[in-house]
Amino acid sequence: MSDRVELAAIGALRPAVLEALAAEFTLHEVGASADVAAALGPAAERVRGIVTSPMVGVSAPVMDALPKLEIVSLFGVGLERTDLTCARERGIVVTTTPVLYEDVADTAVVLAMDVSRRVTAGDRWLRAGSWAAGQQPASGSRFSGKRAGILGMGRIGRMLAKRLAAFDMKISYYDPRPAPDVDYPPYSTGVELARESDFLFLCAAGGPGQRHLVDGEMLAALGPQGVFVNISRGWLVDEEALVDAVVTGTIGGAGLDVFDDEPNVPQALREADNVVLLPHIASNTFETRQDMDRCMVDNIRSWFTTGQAITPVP
Ligand code: 8YV
Repeated sequence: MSDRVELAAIGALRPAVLEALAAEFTLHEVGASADVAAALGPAAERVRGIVTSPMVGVSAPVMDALPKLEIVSLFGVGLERTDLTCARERGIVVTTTPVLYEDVADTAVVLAMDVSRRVTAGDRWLRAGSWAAGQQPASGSRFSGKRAGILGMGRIGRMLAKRLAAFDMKISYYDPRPAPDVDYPPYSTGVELARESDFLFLCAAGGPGQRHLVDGEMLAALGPQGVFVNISRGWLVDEEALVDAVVTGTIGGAGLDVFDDEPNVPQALREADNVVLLPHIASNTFETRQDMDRCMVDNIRSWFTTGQAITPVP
């Protein structure tokens, strides 16, 4: 038997990552929904590293089924499906790819501007022949100078604020953790923030107990001219309440990159003209994907050559 380190790749990963790892390690590819231990068979006893995406994550039962597991390298930054408590108890290092924040912040701006200025709505309207038929397009609403509320003043929230400041926006935020290094005014609840915002951006990382952080009450507080943007996680939003809010005009519109049950997006959202929908691509630029590939592979390589990971979760 070869003395190469054995790894499990769980779920769909980019070919470049799989190729790079397979050149140096023995790689076992396992489907996202598979019983990992069963799929690995006897290799479960030997696997020392896992590579997977945050949307798949690594649960405690999977960690327990791999007695030699040392490192979990995630393709992204979301941690909600990886059991960090179990990892800490077992001394398993978890790494992420903290190289994507700029692109995610850019996408939040794109979505907000698209909804308010009716960019893709205008594109649809033109392609449908309405312009050629002599009709007038509906007016959008101004983006620059408006009030922006940021839910979650972490790394993405901060980068987003920097971008919105360039559009002369009045920025405020809500974050349960204090952000003393941030000059923007904090609100003590998300509902108060929403009430004082024209654009409400969900940038929270999302932890235990934060399911439906954005609910019908918060959307009602945002109001009929307000635009909601989510580049974080779908499960942080009460999606039924969101559908109701965009369909009934409780809010003005929404720009969404993430959904509760991806890739399934409620039909009512797909039909709504005041909504812009993206297939979870906020970090999906050519440059960032390359950086993510490299970061994920480098973490594994570094761990097994030097005993140190490069971007471990603290
Ligand atoms: C990625 C993400 O698109 O970092 C995350 O947690 O959700 C996204 O950046 C995703 O990880 C790709 O699978």
